[in-house]
Amino acid sequence: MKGQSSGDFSIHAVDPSLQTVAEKVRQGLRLDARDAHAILGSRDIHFLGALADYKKQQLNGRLVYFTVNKQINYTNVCSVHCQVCAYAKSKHAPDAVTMSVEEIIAELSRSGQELDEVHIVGGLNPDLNYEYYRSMLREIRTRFPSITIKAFTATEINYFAKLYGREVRDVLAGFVEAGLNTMPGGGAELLSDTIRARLFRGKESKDAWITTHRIAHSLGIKTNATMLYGHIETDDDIIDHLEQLRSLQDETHGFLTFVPLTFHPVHTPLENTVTTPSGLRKLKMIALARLYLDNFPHIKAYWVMLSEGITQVALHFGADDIDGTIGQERVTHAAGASTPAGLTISKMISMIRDAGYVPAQRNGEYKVIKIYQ
Ligand code: V47
Repeated sequence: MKGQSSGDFSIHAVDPSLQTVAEKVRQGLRLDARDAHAILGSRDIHFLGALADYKKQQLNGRLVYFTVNKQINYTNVCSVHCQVCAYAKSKHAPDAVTMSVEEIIAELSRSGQELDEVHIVGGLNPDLNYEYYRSMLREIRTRFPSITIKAFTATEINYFAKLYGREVRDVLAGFVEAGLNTMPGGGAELLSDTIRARLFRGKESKDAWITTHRIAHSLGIKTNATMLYGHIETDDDIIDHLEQLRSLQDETHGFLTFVPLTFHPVHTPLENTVTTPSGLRKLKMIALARLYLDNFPHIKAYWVMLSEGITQVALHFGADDIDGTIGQERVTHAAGASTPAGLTISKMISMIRDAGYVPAQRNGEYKVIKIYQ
């Protein structure tokens, strides 16, 4: 059940370059780099919103998804020092934290409500062994049998493979056996080796990120993909990033959601050199994602990074998912996010309803748990 779709859209483009894009969207044709430039360069924001909303409703009707989840950041100890990160600590830092498996279970048990999903992501900590991760997954699976375990970015998986001298496939297969369901989309940053060399030295190459997702998909693990924008990237870098994701999705159909992440510079080495993207730029990024990634089922407006207000508007620019209640978000809040650390279920529902859509509570694999008509 997808709610009712709005059919065709009736407004017309003021910007002639968007007219070509609109014709392609109407005919179900694929957009190319030129169309993507037209979208990013356009000021015809109402038309762009209507176009992306039309595409979103073709795919998902009037439903907008959310989940009751918790983010677990099991360690902030990280052996790489990305220029965008305010969360990572060296292992001797006084505020270095690593959670034991018991602490993770206690944190999940404290929720006071049944969780649909746990989202697990952490730093690259050289002192944790493979069994730590496997027992984390096993314990969560045993204690919360129906929860979706969305855990470990491709960056973490690559690091584990190197650290433990195992193949990526082998690391992932061991995790699935212990209870892993899906993987989050983090670590993609910008799929450009030039940008990775400048801002993300020590992280896997763009090809390694892509290959890890290809392997995950071949093992039946559905994954998400992110893109961190608002630092040193150009529009060409953004379009190239989307192109690489679209082409892997053509091959595997293993991606569930694309999540554009807005860079927050506070307390990072880039604090004084970048300007945060404007509200309109954030909306264009959502619209571009919905229109360009025609083979991705879902586009997520991540309220933590967008703010609650922009998230609601993003639902009219192609987004059909707002992530979840989260509990306590740490990565973006270390970098100056002013959004709450988490939201209640009733707040998620009212954000979606207030924007004119139908809230659908989902698990981490998009199985609908409840529709709030
Ligand atoms: O990979 C790090 C980003 C990501 C900053 O898959 C920053 O459903 C902004 O991937 N400002 C982790 N972003 C979070 C992530 C994610 C979030 C929500 C949903 C999903 C999903 C995935 O956060 C990292 C990095 O790209 N990040 N520092 C910062 N200062």
